[in-house]
This record gives sequence, structure tokens and C-alpha cells, in this order.
Amino acid sequence: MKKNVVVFNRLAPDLVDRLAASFNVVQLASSADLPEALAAGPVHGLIGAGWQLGRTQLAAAVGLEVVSSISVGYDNYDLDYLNECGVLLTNTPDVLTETTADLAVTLMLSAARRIVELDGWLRAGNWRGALGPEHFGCDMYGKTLGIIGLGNIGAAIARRGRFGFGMRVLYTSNSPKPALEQELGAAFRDMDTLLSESDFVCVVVPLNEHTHRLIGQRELGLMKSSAILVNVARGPILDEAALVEALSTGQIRAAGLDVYEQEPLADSPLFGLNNLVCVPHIGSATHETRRAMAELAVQNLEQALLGETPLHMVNPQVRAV
Ligand code: 8YV
Repeated sequence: MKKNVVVFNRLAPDLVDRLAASFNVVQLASSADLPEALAAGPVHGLIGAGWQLGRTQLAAAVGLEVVSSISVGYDNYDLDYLNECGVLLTNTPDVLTETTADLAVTLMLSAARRIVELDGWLRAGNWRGALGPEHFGCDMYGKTLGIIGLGNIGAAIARRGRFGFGMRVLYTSNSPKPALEQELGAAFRDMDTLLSESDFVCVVVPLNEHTHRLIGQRELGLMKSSAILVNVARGPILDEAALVEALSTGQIRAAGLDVYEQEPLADSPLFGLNNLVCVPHIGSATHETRRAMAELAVQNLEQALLGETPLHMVNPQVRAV
């Protein structure tokens, strides 16, 4: 008897066909369609990304065994509820590490060299002759890079900074990283010291109860006025209103954001800031990487529903029960 799978996010047709070879597959276009899909009968597997899934959304689910997320972050899932119900959550780490690190460096450089601001200035016909200091950016080469969260993505960013831009690397993390200290000459700093010493601060920690609003008015006040802040992790790690104030008053030089307190972001005081580079959560959004993530998520789902052990389990303990 084929198990039932609901796809709650766009999946390439060939991957839907791959799932259909082993399972009964239903594709949903909107989270509003989930209750009807769950009411129609047992759903053994869910696959997708970007939807809040927890007690409210899944209370009516019958027979759910696995949620296969096409993402590395999993803060949008109520893990306690999934654990309570014995539902396995899988994710897609590693395949997006380098792509996300590339974006972080792109945001650092774009903010430092005022790329977006000066692109608009040029397109508006303002270029009349040699530029003066009012249009200068700042160097990244040889500066100090502070990484908040030295996991796989943080380490990839640190390698780019160290070996690509000759930067001094500082980091703060829950645990020391001796191998990276040796490889990169990275030095551990407590958060406040890292913020005060860094020219570029990169936020790469997962969102959880400990990191929510980790960077607020006090922390921004510790940063150099010449410093640049980049966030490629999750929006709620920053106090966005405090960041608007810091950027508006020149408390910090600039910022680059890929993530926001509310997504999608349609209107925000952030948009009035010319010392901010903002992009719409594109950390992993390349053709190659999103394909690799989707393939890995399909594999995780297949393994979970066909009695094998998925490669990337967030809560493996539920399988042991
Ligand atoms: C995902 C991300 O593409 O993997 C993550 O955690 O933030 C992105 O790379 C995004 O979550 C999809 O909605």
C-alpha cells in the first residue's frame, strides 16, 4: 500500500514524478490548503519549506511520520510538538553552505563599497566627473571580521574572509573551535568584545530562544561607527527597529540583510536607508543549490518512509522509539 505524501512547496516536476513512483503525492499551492489535505485521509510525509508547522497546523494529521524540510534552518517547525507526536524532522544542511557564504560576502562587499546606492546614483544621471570622498566606500581587505556563530556556514564565511580578503577573524560560539582557530588563525571573543573589535560583523546563528533579539540597541551601540553588520541567518535575531535607528543616525556605517523579522517584506523603514543593502532571503537561492536541497529533501523523505535511515535527522530520537 503506497503511503501518502503532501508537497507543500514548489518542487521540480521530475522530483514530484520521483516521489510518485513510491508514494501517492498531493501538491499544495498554499498553506490554507493544508487542513483540507489532512482531513482527506492519512498523510505520512510532508515535504517543503517556509511554512509554520506545529500543533495548530498539524493537529488533524493522521499517520504523519516525517516532515522533510527543504532548508537547513528549522525554526518554523514546532520541534517539541513533532517530538511529542513522534514525527521525524529532516533538513538539508551542507549542500547550501558555500552558496550562503557567498551571499554573506556579497552583502559585506556591497555594503562596504556602496554598490546599490552608487548604482542608483549613476543610473539617475548624477555622474558628472571625478568622484569625491562623499561617494567613497571602505575597504574590506585586511579588516577584522567578527562571526557570530561559527558553524558550517560561519566557517565558510571565515575562510573567504581569511584567505580571500586577508582579514583577521574573530568568532563567538557556544563552544570553542580549535580546528578553525588553527586553520584560520581565528580567535574566540565574547560577544561584546567581538562587536567592539570587528569592522564587519556577520550573524550566522540559528534562531532559537537564546538568539531571539540577540543583537539590539545595546549591542549595536558596542559596534564601531565604521562597522558593517550582515545577517544571513534569521531576521528575528536582530532588533530591526534598533537597526533602523543605528543606520539612520550613523551609529554604524552600513548593513546587509538577507532575512527579516517578517517575511515577505513588502514595506519597511529599512527601505528608506541608503546605507543598507537588502535582498529577499536568497541565501541558498541559486539554481544549483536549490536543486541539491530539493533532491536531498526527497531522499530524506524516501528513506524515512521506506524504512531506511535518512541522512539528516533533526530529531533522530523519535526514530528510536
Ligand atoms: C531556505 C534557508 O531556502 O535553508 C534555510 O534555512 O533559510 C534558506 O536557505 C529557505 O528557508 C526556504 O524557505
